[in-house]
Amino acid sequence: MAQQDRVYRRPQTQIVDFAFDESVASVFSDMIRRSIPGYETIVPMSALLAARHLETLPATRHLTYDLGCSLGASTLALLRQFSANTLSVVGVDSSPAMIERVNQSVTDPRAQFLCGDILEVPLEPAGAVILNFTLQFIAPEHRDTLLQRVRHALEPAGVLVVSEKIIFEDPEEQALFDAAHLDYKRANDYSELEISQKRTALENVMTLDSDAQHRERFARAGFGTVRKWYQCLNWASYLVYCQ
Ligand code: GEK
Repeated sequence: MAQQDRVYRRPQTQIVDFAFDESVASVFSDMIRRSIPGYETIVPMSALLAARHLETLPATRHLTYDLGCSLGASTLALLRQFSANTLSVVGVDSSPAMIERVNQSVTDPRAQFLCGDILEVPLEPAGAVILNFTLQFIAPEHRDTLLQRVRHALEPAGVLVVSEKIIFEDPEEQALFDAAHLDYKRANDYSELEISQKRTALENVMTLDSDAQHRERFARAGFGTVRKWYQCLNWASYLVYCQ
């Protein structure tokens, strides 16, 4: 069973910016499940959608990237959904602590994990790319470049899955979903102190876009059809096709 997230349980005299270090990596599975409503649906479903799409492509086009793979949840879900040996998945994460752990826990020879910056690692021609909850941690001025790199790497018939926390133009909708998300965290046993300390730590690290901003960026990067296949409160997931 995953170790319980207690990172922000005690009062901290100085709250430093959130980092994906060893203290976070060691409790990450518990932290993300208790923090993102729909995580346990989005990860397996996005892998299922990617797998079904890969099946429509020739076997030579089955390479898939899991960018910002953390402990490999999306990679593992894809390996489960797609049993053929033609699949290869490359997970990339800039956190050495995450990569060390995932390298120890995932033994399927179809998967490999690299420690690196997704803005820089070379991307080979791929049939699918999964960006689950990672774009929000990329500096806003680099997001267009990242999506353009992904679009360039994807085969013309390829697919990108993007899952993100989103913001809303309507203040009432924003307030409703913010309040419900707070309740979700409380219901998952996070205290007011944990919630507020983590919020402060994330302030400079996680910047959110609206649905419209995401769609505009997908279009600027040269993508075609966009289908929002899931939304739970302020968490959404998109299937983004090259054509
Ligand atoms: C999941 N997808 O479980 N290059 C590489 N990795 C990065 C970069 C970067 N520039 N910036 C941040 N990361 C996973 C969850 S977590 C989301 C993804 C969350 C990595 C960072 O180290 C972290 O592991 C991941 O992106 C974001 O479905 O914690 O809310």
